[in-house]
Amino acid sequence: MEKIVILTGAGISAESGLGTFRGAGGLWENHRVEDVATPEAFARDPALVTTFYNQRRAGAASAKPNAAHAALARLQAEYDGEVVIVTQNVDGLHEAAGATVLHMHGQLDQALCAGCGHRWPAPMEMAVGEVCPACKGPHGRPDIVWFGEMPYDMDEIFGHLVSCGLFAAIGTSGQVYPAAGFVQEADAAGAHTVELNLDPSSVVSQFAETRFGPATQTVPAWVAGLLS
Ligand code: BJW
Repeated sequence: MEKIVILTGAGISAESGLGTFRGAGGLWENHRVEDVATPEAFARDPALVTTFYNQRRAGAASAKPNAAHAALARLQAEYDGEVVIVTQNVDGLHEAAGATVLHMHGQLDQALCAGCGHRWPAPMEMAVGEVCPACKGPHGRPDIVWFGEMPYDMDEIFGHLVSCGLFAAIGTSGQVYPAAGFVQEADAAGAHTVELNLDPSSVVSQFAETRFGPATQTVPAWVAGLLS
């Protein structure tokens, strides 16, 4: 059976009550992106950034996976072939639904030492200058991939993209690279490509197939079709 690669974005967690980044009511309507999502911003105002992620961590901890997360976990369990789920999301809702995923933009529940690179489970309330348990330096930061930083697992992800038969992007606006370029990579390798989204993404014209609607409706229906 052909390998399936699925990229998810903030839209898949929207119906679990977690905010998306762009558009009306987006996470960054109250925070300028350059104030919170770059290493320079963290160096300039660590208290602002630490508080922002402490609030996000608390919100994510009380959120529950929805029918779209559950459908992807079902696909991974029941499909007679490999299903690779790559998420840009920093919440843990895919895992809470029972799936195994690659977190290319990091995880809210992890801390990263900016000094030695050690990663460890983040406390619910991270402090400014959180002490690293490995090197004992006060260099702890949220384990989040900010603009200008290299996303995680890129070699593994590109390896999957060039060897898959089906690529799907779910609930992502296609405005942030390298994730927005995955469709081009999979298409060039000969995969069928499908976008499932509420609104068309910036790269919608590169997909062979589109399905529009809320993820809790489109994703279970799409998965049911693949498993039938
Ligand atoms: C629903 C729904 C429902 C709503 N059902 N759907 C110029 C050109 C090209 C690239 C660059 C450039 N200048 C700089 C760059 C690189 C830069 C970049 O892309 N910048 C752009 C702004 C242009 N990228 C980077 O710096 C990245 N690193 C990098 O490139 O390293 C070098 C490299 C080179 C080569 C290979 C590999 C690497 C790092 C990017 C890090 C992004 N980090 C963030 C912040 C994380 C922190 C945090 O969580 O606070 O990650 S940015 C933010 O955007 C977050 C998200 O993961 C990411 C994507 O957002 P997403 O998920 O698409 O959400 P939204 O809100 O944009 O869209 C929501 C979607 O859901 C919409 O489509 C809705 O329709 C839909 N929706 N409700 C279904 N119910």
